[in-house]
Amino acid sequence: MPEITTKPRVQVKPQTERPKLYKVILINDDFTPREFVVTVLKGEFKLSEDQAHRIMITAHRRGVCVVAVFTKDVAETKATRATDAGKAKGYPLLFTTEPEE
Ligand code: NFA
Repeated sequence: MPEITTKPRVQVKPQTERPKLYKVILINDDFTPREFVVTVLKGEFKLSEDQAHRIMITAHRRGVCVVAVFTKDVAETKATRATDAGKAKGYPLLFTTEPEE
């Protein structure tokens, strides 16, 4: 049988690279009650009471705090859901996302 050799027509990118991660960032505001922020952090990001409280206090004192890192889709979904939880109660609570370096 004759051997047929074909050249690949497209560049195949190795699929071994790790996906870029995105930070979810909690932004401070003057209106959202502290306890509500803690409740949202626990519910959406599966943090303990203690972890959630530390993150809330850090954002309260410094203006912002990184909550956690996820792949782009997960970070954006969680940030939107957490922001919407505040919106549903009439609070200006805001979570944003930002790519990691
Ligand atoms: N600064 C808010 C308050 O004093 C609490 C808060 C913390 C809001 C972190 C948003 C983010 N009630």
